[in-house]
Amino acid sequence: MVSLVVLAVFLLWETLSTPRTAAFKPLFSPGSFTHREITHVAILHKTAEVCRDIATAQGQDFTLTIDNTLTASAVQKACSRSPASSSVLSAIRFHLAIAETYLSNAAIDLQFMLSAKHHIDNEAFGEGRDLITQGVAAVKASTQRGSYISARVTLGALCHTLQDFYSHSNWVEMGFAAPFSNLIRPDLPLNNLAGPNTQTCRNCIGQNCGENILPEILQQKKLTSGYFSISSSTKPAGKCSHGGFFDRTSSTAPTGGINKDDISSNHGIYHHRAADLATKATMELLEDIRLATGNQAFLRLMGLGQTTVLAFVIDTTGSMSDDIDEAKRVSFSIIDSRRGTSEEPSEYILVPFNDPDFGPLTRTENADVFKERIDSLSASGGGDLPEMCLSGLLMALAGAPPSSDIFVFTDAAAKDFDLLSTIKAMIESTKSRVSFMLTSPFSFRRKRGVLASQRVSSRAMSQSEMQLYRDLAHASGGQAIEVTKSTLSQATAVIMDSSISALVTVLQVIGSPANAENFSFLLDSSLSNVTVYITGVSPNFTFYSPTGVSQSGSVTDGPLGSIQTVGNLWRVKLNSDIQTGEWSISINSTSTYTIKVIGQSSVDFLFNFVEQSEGGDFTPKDNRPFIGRNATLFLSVTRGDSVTVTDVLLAEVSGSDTVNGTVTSVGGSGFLVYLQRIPEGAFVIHLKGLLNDSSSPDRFQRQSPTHLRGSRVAIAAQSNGTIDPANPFGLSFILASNGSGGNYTIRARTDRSFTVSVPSSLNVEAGGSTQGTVTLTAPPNTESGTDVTLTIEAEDPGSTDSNYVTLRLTVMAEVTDVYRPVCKVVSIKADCPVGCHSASWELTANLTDGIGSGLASVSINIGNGSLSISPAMSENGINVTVAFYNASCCSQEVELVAVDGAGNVGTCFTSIKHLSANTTTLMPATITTTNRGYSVLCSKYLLLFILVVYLMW
Ligand SMILES: *[C@@H]1O[C@H](CO)[C@@H](O)[C@H](O)[C@H]1NC(C)=O
Ligand SMILES: *[C@@H]1O[C@H](CO)[C@@H](O)[C@H](O)[C@H]1NC(C)=O
Ligand SMILES: *[C@@H]1O[C@H](CO)[C@@H](O)[C@H](O)[C@H]1NC(C)=O
Ligand SMILES: *[C@@H]1O[C@H](CO)[C@@H](O)[C@H](O)[C@H]1NC(C)=O
Ligand SMILES: *[C@@H]1O[C@H](CO)[C@@H](O)[C@H](O)[C@H]1NC(C)=O
Ligand SMILES: [Ca+2]
Repeated sequence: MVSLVVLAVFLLWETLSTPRTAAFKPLFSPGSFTHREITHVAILHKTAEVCRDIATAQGQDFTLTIDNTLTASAVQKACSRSPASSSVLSAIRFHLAIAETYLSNAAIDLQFMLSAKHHIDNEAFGEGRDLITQGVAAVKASTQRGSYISARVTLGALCHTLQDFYSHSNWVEMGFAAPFSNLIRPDLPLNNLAGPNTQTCRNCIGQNCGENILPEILQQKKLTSGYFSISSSTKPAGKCSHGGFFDRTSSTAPTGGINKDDISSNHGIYHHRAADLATKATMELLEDIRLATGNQAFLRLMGLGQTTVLAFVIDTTGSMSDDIDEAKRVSFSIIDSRRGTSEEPSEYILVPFNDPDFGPLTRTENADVFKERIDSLSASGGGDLPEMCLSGLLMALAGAPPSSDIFVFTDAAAKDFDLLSTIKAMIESTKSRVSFMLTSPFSFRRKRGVLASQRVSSRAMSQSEMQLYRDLAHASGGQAIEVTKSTLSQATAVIMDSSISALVTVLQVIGSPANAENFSFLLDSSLSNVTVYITGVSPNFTFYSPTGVSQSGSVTDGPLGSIQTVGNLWRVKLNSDIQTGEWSISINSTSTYTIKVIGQSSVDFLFNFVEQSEGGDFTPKDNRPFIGRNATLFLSVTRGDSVTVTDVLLAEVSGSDTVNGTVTSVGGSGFLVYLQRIPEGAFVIHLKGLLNDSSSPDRFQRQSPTHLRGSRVAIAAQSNGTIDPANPFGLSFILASNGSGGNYTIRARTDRSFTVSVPSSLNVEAGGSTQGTVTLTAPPNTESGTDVTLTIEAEDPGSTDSNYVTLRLTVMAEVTDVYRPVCKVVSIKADCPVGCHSASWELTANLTDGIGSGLASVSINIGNGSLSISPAMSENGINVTVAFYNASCCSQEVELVAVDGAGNVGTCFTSIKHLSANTTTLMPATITTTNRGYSVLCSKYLLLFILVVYLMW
């Protein structure tokens, strides 16, 4: 094991070029299906089905044809419940959710390259299945708690293993046309595995390479998978190999391999069937998750129904009562004015802080819960002046969906500035924007019971304390708004502006003082509600439209827009009939200023640095790339089908270095951008292109608001995603230097203040690498499904350079209940005449989870009748819930879904279609009741289990 880890270190960092041949190709492979495509298709397919079922149940039309040519945009549009808002789609979060899932899937090849169970290599069926079923339980628990990011990370990872089964085992060669459902069923046995001494393959000679599995193995339907090793050519006698250039076991008898990773693999002729089954298996898994969590939570997991997030981090010390009142006012106004509209925020985040406390994090989709929480905040105490601002902000950054806008209200300096580097890492990894509403004491206020008068309050922040907030705001693409307490209410319009959906950034710059400059930007026809913000001390500026119309910053209402001024902020709302084309702004200021141009548009982009292997494929890289080296960006552009990307540039924020990337389309909305080098300083990404949906192509530009940076140190960690609260959780990470090496300072933190221990420093030689371990301990009472974000940082000896790795983990106690609830139909009363409208039928069923975790929910999956449930005690002392279902005779089918505390799903389906018109009460035996093939088995196993328990007693 140790040698494997060391080997993995070696592979990861000494030769970043090792090809990963141990799976379907992760992201791109011409002519073959990749994990990305399999996951993408399965998610789109299942999501479209869920939206269709919801529409049908509500009696609405659903016109989208569900097949393998679905696009994310089409599904998002069809699932959008208010077609009126389809001009401004919130497609970005759907794209993001799908990308998070498949990037986490692809990362398994990098993180667990040599782990047999993650790829179902080496006949590791039991261990592989455990990974899958434990992962499914964690996805359900996370989803139920609203921890969608962790849920997607786990989902992507387990999908990799599930999908690899079809490429690496002989399931396809045995002729099965359906997925192997037992892989997602911890209660069912894995029968018919080829034993450790069973020979499974023969030498692959010439033409016979596709038929090297022994015929008796295929006839007896014995399950096997290929052995894989890059370091040793030994394998158990007679066993099949994975195959391929890097699998050294495939050169010893029996030679050859059986993988179906792509069309040129040993069993490449089966590649398409394997990919098809992997897709179906992924859909079956998604269906199980959907039934366990319900349709709405499932759609949220897929990023649908997510529009904007309202996220507040609020200082609650004594002097903050005006600010808290304003935060309440603006959030209530947003909630009340947008309720029921497409602009209603889909999620609310609230974190209070003072000193020494911060938190708890409130994360809710229920506006009333948020209102209640924010209403209960009151200003009190405060102790010494600086507050735990960054601790509160870290919680919000980790708890909010990526690309959120987070607003921090405070009037004091941050005490916990040692968190600065962690905050910056979280900003880069989440791409969320942080804006500070900093109120200065330019008005009367109380502190420690003393009246502090104008400009003499002890809470006045020094310039350097302010600068910390400004730097964070700028690095994230947010703003530091400095106003007085009495004018705060005029500045919160910024919060209203940024809480509308589909907000995109056109341009964002930081300018140096006393340096008159001109900035130009393109406005395209897809943009609406364009707003320009300028911050600074009395900046002089003038706008110029494409036709040369101009408006000076001192003109409140002019030909181009209206300008509002408060504190250090100028807010320019351009008129709604904006001209498309090249605009410019000339500006001169005596101090540093910022310019930010935003608008609503359906055209936006997501990006991720990816690492290329020699084999040509890519896996995601979620931290800073190496300075000066080449790099590849993977870009996903919403409405990618009607957009041409012409330029992708990395532009230094302070310096003048610009790197022009080479763009290649990889189909759908995906683009690969090759960059010759990563700049020295912080940089942003500019995207330019053409919108092709109007008669004359329209030029557009977008910018990443987040400041990114490169580094000369790399850090990578492996994580299996779940932490058992009963045990310390050890996690190894690898540190590699591309610079001069030395003694690197190491820090590790979680957003939930879990106990973390890590070596305080690690020594790395120039160009070398080393390994460290972080130990994380969750408080023993942490609930299953709790998400925790761990950030590990490494800083070079001169404190000039650092890198980080951010891991999303889920706390998950060991799952002891693996049995599905059982549903038994007790009676049906159906007296349905030919004209069905006037009559109804009813069904009574007994539902029980036996001695398991107990029923958590009972719902209707198919059928539009009404359901009532009541608890009853059965004879043998096991809790039974009685479900009573009543439906119109026109709705002839029902499927009830019972979910237990561990997320196991039991269903029962009943149809009265075949019953004659005059049938009345029936006994269950004469009714078509299927449990999708499971309940009969389930109850049999349950009985067996009870029997065993009884005998053991
Ligand atoms: C955005 O623009 C549309 C039309 O241009 C307008 O109807 C809508 O009210 C605007 N929304 C906001 C929040 O300003
Ligand atoms: C910019 O402002 C500075 C300071 O007020 C002034 O000296 C300079 O001439 C201005 N530049 C332009 C181009 O207006
Ligand atoms: C801005 O313009 C005003 C007059 O319009 C002038 O007095 C001031 O010096 C200018 N400031 C800068 C920084 O150019
Ligand atoms: C990227 O840089 C590496 C050396 O750092 C080089 O081997 C490789 O060929 C470069 N990739 C491309 C596409 O130029
Ligand atoms: C970037 O490169 C492309 C193609 O080489 C070129 O057309 C484009 O003008 C370049 N953009 C910039 C800003 O240099
Ligand atoms: Ca159970």
